[in-house]
Amino acid sequence: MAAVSARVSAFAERIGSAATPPGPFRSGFWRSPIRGPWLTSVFGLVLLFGIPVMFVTGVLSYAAYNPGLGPINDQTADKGLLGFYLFDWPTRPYWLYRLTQGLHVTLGVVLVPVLLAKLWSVIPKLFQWPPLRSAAQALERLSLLLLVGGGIFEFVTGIFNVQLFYVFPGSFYTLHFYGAWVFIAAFVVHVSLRFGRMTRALRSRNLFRELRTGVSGTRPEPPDADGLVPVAPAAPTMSRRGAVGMVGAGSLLLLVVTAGQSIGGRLRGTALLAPHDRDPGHGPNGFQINKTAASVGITPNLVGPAWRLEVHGSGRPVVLSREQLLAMPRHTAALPIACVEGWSTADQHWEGLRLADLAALSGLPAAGSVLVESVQPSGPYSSVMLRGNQIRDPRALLALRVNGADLSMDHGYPARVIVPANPGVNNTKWVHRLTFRT
Ligand SMILES: Nc1nc2c(c(=O)[nH]1)N[C@H]1C(S)=C(S)[C@@H](COP(=O)(O)O)O[C@H]1N2
Ligand SMILES: [Mo]
Repeated sequence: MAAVSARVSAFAERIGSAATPPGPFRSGFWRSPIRGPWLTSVFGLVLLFGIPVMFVTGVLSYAAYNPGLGPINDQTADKGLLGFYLFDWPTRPYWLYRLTQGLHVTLGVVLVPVLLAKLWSVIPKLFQWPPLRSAAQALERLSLLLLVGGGIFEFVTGIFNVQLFYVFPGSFYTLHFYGAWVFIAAFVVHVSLRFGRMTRALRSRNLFRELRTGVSGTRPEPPDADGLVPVAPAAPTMSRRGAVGMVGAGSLLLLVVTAGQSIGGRLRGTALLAPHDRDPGHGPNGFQINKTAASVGITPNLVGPAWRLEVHGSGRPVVLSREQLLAMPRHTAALPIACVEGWSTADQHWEGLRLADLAALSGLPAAGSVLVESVQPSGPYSSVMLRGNQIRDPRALLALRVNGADLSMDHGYPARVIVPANPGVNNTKWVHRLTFRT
């Protein structure tokens, strides 16, 4: 370590003795008089609370996919130790995924102005010269690279996904999942290195006095070791109150135009940023559709009179027409569709057969899992594995009807799965085969 350190220092000296490049590398370049440890720490404090909520709701969403049931559900088969925390996702409360994923996506959008403001507040550090002073500083800069890079990566991939802007090389889930672990590791390192500095900076100025100080009373903070405070401050054009207020107003505005998609019902109309249709139509089937039948290649003859449901289990498969299914004992459940993209419907009134009854019909009443397959020719969501606790929940249905009418083609006619607290993506539509396993 000492040898490495000596070599880094020698190298740093060589770079340092070369002239400092012009522009942002010069110490006089960054001149905002409000930049300094206090403002950075205010934004940092918000992220200190926000990022852990993002991380926890994110890893919960991953658990909700039932990745333990195999590659059909899991796009990150090589996760190794990163799956250490996985547990059986419950079916109650039935709105659990709606809450955790609504929180994940809404908070992610709302934190964007705070993240940008935090990055703006520390930007002089990006141009620090000489770039490497010691081995310790090199390590610190590497951790900041992972922190900033990881943070931007997670926010950008998340927002692209909820905006249905699929430009990812490979799967969004894989990128967002591994990215989250890199980001959170760098976040933990960063917080442990900077927590003391942050609390000291927050105590150095009184928030309420700051909120009463306008532009004319705005003075730079005293010089700091990190070099955030400008050496040659310009005259203020904005107070700290103005900066905090602008970021807060930006976040509030984003909240108002985003949250409606998770709350659903009438408030859907306020979700101006949601990429889906804000008016999903009227009548029993008038609620949000993710993929329409036409968009995934469901043709009328695939789901017409020739359609049959196959139920596989211990003995010979049972094959049933829709009329036969409708003649079996039907049950109802009021459940929402809650998508990983953050939107949810209000509770819809589903009617159909209990998965538990179909498991019994298959000869495996205590089935530990079921493979659900749709008639959809291909595509990532055409099949899914569900777990024993999901099969046994009395509200877990193979739905045939919704809100008093037959399912529409776009909502999965002739039959779809609906399970309490299940991520939308696992509520497979246009089902034609159920394979129960022990
Ligand atoms: N066969 C099939 N089932 C599917 C999908 C799909 O693309 N194909 N999309 C899933 C996703 S991502 C969601 S959020 C829900 C949406 O159901 P809805 O369109 O009825 O609201 O259906 C799920 N079931
Ligand atoms: Mo979804």
